[in-house]
Amino acid sequence: MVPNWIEQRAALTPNRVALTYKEDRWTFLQLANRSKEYAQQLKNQGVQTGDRVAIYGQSSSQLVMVIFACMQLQVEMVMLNLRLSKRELSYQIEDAQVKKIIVQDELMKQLPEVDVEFVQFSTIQQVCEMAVPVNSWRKDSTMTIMYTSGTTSKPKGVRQTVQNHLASATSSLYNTGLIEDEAWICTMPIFHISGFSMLCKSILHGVRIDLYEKFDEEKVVAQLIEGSATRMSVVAVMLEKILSHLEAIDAKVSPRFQLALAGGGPIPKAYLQRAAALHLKVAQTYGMTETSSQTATLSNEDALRKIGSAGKALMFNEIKIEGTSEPFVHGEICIRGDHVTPGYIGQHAHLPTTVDDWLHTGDVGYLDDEGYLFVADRRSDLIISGGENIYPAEIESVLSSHEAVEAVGVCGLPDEKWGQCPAAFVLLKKEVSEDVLRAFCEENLAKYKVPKTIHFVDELPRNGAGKMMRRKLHELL
Ligand code: S0N
Ligand code: AMP
Ligand code: MG
Ligand code: MG
Ligand code: MG
Repeated sequence: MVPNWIEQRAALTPNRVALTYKEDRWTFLQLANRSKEYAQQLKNQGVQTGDRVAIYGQSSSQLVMVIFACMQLQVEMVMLNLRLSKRELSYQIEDAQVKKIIVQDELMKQLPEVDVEFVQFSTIQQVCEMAVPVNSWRKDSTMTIMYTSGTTSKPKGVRQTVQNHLASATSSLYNTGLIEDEAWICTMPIFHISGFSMLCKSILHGVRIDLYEKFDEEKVVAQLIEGSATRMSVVAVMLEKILSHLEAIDAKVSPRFQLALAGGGPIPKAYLQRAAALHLKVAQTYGMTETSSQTATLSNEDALRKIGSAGKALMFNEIKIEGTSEPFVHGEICIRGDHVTPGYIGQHAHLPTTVDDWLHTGDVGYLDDEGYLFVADRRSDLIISGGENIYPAEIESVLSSHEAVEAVGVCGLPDEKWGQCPAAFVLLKKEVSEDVLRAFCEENLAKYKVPKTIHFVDELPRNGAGKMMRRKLHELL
C-alpha cells in the first residue's frame, strides 16, 4: 500500500502552486479539496471505488480535477484519445467495459452512440461537500488504461498501476533531481502517458504544472525565454516548431530552464544540434505506454557526445538486447522494472506482457560499448506520425472492408513535417475514386491515420507463401 499521494502532497506543501491553466492557479491543497468535491459528485452519479470509467476531455484544469477525483476514489481511468474516430472510440469503450464515460460537455457530439451512461463535466464540477478519499492505495491497483496500437488491427488496452506510475516518477527524479521552483510545461495530451506522467510527477515531486489546452510554440517559447518554467516534454514535431520560432526571433533560452525530454519517436540529430546552438537543453528519451513513460534518457552532459542515443536505463530500470550481450549488435529491446505494465485488459487480457519479467518491446536497437541505448530504425511496420503511433494493419483492415477494394498494403513514407505519414497501395476489384476511399478512411479512422497518399496498383508484393511484404511497398512508387 502507499498513502494517497494527493492528500499526502497537500499535507506536505499545501500552499505551493500545483497547477496553472490560462489565468487560474491552484495550490496543492486547493487541488486536493476541489478533487474531493468532484469525487463526491462522481459518487452521486453512481461511480464507486474499483469501478472503471472512460475519460474524454481536452487538457484543462477541469480535466485535471476529474482525473484527481478518480484517483481520490481509486477509480480506473480509460484515457480516450481525442483524435480517434467514433468507430475507434466505440471499440475501446466496448473492450474496456466501462461503467460511465466522463465527458467534457462540448465534446459530447464527438462520442459514438454506445450503451454506456455519460457524465458531463458540468454535472460534477458544482461545489459540494467533499468525498472521503481512499487513504491507502494498493500498489497493484490499476490507475489508468491507455490503448496502444499493436501489430494486429486492434489496439490493446494497457494497464498502468499505482506502482507503475510511482516507479516511473521515482526513476525520473533520480535521473534529474530537483531545483527550487520547478515547473513543467504540459502541452502533451494527457490521454497519452507523455502527458499523464507529468501529472504524476507534479504530485509526487511537488512541482507545478503549467497546463495548455493545446501545443502553441509561441507560448512555450515565451516561457523558455522568461525562464518561468524549468522542464517540458516534446515530440519531434513540437521541438522543430520551438526551434524554428526561437531561431526566427533570434532569442536564447533562459539558463533557468533545465531540460526538455524529447521522445515518442526518433528525434532527428539536426534538431539536437540546433537546440544546442540555442542553449535549449534537450534529452532524448525512450519510453512507451507499457512502461508508464521513460525507461532510458540521455543526460544533458552526453547530449552531443552521444548524439542519437536515448541514453542509459534510469535508476531501477534495466535494458537488454534480446539474444546478445555484445555491444553494437541489433536485437529486440527488452525492459525490466517496476514501471512495466502487468498486462492488458479486455480481449487482449490473456496476452502475456513479459517473459521472466522482461517486457519485449518489439522495438529494435543496440547498446554501444558504454551501455548507451540506440533505438534503431523502428520495426518496419510501425509508423509514427507526430508522435502518434499507427499500425498498417489498422488502416488495411478499414480499407479492405470497402466494397471496391480487393487487397491493400500500407506503409509509412518519410514526411517533412510529421516524420512519417501512412501511404496506401490499393488493388481494386471495381472502379472507385481516391476521394471516395479517403472519405471512407476519414469516417472510420483518426485523421492522422488517413493515408496521405493512395496509390492504385496492379499487384501487391508477396512472398512465396502469398504473404504481403509491406517493406517492399515503397518500391511500387
Ligand atoms: C504535434 C501535435 C501537437 C500536433 O497537433 P496540433 O498542432 O494541435 O494539431 P491540430 O491543430 O489539432 O490539427 C491540425 C492538423 O494536423 C493534423 N494532425 C494533428 N496531429 C497530427 C499527427 N500527430 N500526425 C498527423 N497529422 C496530425 C490534424 O488532423 C489536423 O489536420 P487537418 O487540418 O487536415 O484537419 C499533436 O499531434 C501531438 O500532441 N502529438 C504528440 C502526441 C504524443 O504525446 N505522443 C507520444 C505518445 N507516446 C508516449 O506517450 C510514450 C512516450 C513518452 O512517454 C514520452 C514522449 C515524449 C517525451 C517524453 C515522454 C516520456 O517518456 O515521458
Ligand atoms: P507508444 O506505443 O505510443 O507508447 O509509443 C512508444 C513507441 O515510440 C516505442 O515503442 C518506440 O517505437 C517509439 N519511441 C519512443 N521513444 C523513442 C525514441 N527515443 N526513439 C525512437 N523511437 C521511440
Ligand atoms: Mg506501442
Ligand atoms: Mg500509441
Ligand atoms: Mg496547431
